[in-house]
Amino acid sequence: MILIGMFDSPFVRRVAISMRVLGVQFEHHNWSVGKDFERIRAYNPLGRVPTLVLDDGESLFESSAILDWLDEAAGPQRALIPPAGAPRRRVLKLVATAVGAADKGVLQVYESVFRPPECRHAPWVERCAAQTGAALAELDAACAACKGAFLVGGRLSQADITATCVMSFAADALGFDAATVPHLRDHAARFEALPEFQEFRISFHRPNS
Ligand SMILES: N[C@@H](CCC(=O)N[C@@H](CS)C(=O)NCC(=O)O)C(=O)O
Repeated sequence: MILIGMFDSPFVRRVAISMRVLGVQFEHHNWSVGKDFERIRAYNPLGRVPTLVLDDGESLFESSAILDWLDEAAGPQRALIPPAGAPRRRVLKLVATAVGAADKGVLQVYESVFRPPECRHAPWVERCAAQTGAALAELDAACAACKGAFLVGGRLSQADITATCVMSFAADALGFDAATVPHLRDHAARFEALPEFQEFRISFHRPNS
């Protein structure tokens, strides 16, 4: 199995960490959505990452679809999203909040990476930054409520993995001030210390920094 995409992406990273946690072996192609666009498009018509190429050659893309496949293969006892009921809804809502923050964060990064300076539109970037900030504040409140434990159900779930990846991405790639979300910052720091998270942590160069 081959995971395509760089670990500066919170979407690629949450897939890689989940695969480690679930004990799924994979090769990694450290391809960039910029310079390796055509190579990625050979596996994914959108040219986006993460893309997971299965052993039979089928490729999966969209991180939530990849994670759904991994959970199905792991079975309901080990799945990182609970199979039913209130815990499932809670995990999905926290994951949606974190993924939404990342989506809006990526748009802010692309404004400087893909657009020439004269085409950048500050009100749009400010709107995205406000959306990222509001979503991270919501996650901060959830982390405050769980008081140093896992976010949902007393065990590691996709909510902890995705919230951690997105907190680190926001701090590293956007320069988001983690001190404004201290509960989320501390929650993420606990998980980032684990070997499954450390393995896929890279030092990050922020554009224009
Ligand atoms: N909703 C997608 C988002 C993935 C995403 O935004 N990936 C970025 C890298 S962080 C990408 O492929 N960017 C290139 C592009 O969108 O053209 C997912 O969850 O997989």
